[in-house]
Amino acid sequence: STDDHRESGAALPQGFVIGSATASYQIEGAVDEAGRGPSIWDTFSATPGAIVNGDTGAIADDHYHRMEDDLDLMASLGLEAYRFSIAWPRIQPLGSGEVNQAGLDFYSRLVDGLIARGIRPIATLYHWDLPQALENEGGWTNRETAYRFAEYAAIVGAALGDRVATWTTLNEPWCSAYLGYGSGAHAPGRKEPLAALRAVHHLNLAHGLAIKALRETVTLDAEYSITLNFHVLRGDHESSPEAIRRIDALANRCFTGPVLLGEYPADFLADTADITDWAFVLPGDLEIIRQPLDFLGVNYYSTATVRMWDGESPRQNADGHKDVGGSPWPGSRDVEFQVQDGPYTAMGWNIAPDGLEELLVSLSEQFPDLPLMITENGAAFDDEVRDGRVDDPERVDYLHRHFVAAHRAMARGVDLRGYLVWSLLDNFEWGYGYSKRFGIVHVDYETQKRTVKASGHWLQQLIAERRIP
Ligand code: GBH
Repeated sequence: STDDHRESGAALPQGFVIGSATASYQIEGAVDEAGRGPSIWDTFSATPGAIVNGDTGAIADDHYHRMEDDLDLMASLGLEAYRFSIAWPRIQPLGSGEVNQAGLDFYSRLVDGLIARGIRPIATLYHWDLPQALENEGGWTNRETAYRFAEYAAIVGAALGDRVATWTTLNEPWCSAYLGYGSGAHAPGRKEPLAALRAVHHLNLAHGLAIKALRETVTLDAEYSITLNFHVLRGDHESSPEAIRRIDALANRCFTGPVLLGEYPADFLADTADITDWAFVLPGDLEIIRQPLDFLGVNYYSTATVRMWDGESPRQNADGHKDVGGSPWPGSRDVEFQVQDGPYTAMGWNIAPDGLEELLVSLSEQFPDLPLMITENGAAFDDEVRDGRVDDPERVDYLHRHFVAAHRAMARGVDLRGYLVWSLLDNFEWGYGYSKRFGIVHVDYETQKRTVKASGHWLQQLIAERRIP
């Protein structure tokens, strides 16, 4: 059928960049080495009960020591681009001041290794590993953190900006703010609605300041972006339109508003008025936050279905939205997240490639001059090595359908510049530790042996043929 996002043979245009992505804390390990300072994820994962099985990122994929082999692996898959993140506490162990040259050297070698293999480096400045020293001063609830981030961005821009031409500031500030300071599911594990909203603004400010700092230090004619995780919202109840508006404001427009349009949406400010008067948004902040961008990074995994709660019937809440102790949605306790129809991934997230097509089309309608790049898309399944191979037909099917969705969006006029599969390697899946595998390459955590999964070979073929297998 043409409606279910399964069709083979669609060609992907030259210049459309196809690759994969990772993040520092999820793969590197070596947390105490070469001058790295502690991050909030080291602290959080040492907290009993915070992470499934008590896992931590202390060793992870040991990528810090296996970088050369991992580069060869990327080359063998034919990746055209590799999105990695830089660990702020490797560059500034205390989050400000003193620079740790060994940290810069590591990423410099990574970048050189990518370029030597013809792989385009795409650098993310912040994928959640805030230096613990800054959290001790309030973390993202503290305005100062945004200025420290600009200082860090300038250091990295000066060190790598002669070779890295594609930059993204923050990965998914929604997660940093709402999971870190609202629900407490992520580091630093705080559960305070006001803290989450302050974090939203200071992350936005950090983004704007960092773009300015990068433009001043990077010497290449580079492209700049932010990566957001969009909530694609559905609902068929009579109250769904109101619930969709509320969550769209809290999840999506509180970032796209200031970053792309230079203002917080009025409904977002009104919906949160009982938590804060937003006096911490200072004159001039919105001009700083709204910097010209060259593309928008889009992370997409799934959809959400919502309606308003009547306040009486048992409150439905899909997995991941349990708000015992804290909710990722300040001021929205009256919104219900409904359990969605399958099929599901191992995360329990519903598989909905039409949501990706819809999202890309909608973003290009809202922001017509802004190119898009899928900076993450992928899925966790229960993979096993058998006879030295990993067959993951569900992941192949997931990727196939989402590539078709992306292709269809392009056919509908969306200026989509690339597609980065999450993730290159199985890795530390945050609160789920090593229990969930997102890689197109399997990692044996006892031996650190890498085994390319069938999905990795599928991507390799897609890149080689430049058409969807
Ligand atoms: C990305 O986060 C991360 O960038 C990456 O590090 C991570 O490994 C990968 O995806 C897989 O998780 O949180 O209850 O609102 C994705 C985070 C997951 C956030 C789905 C929104 C919806 C359920 N997103 N989530 S809930």
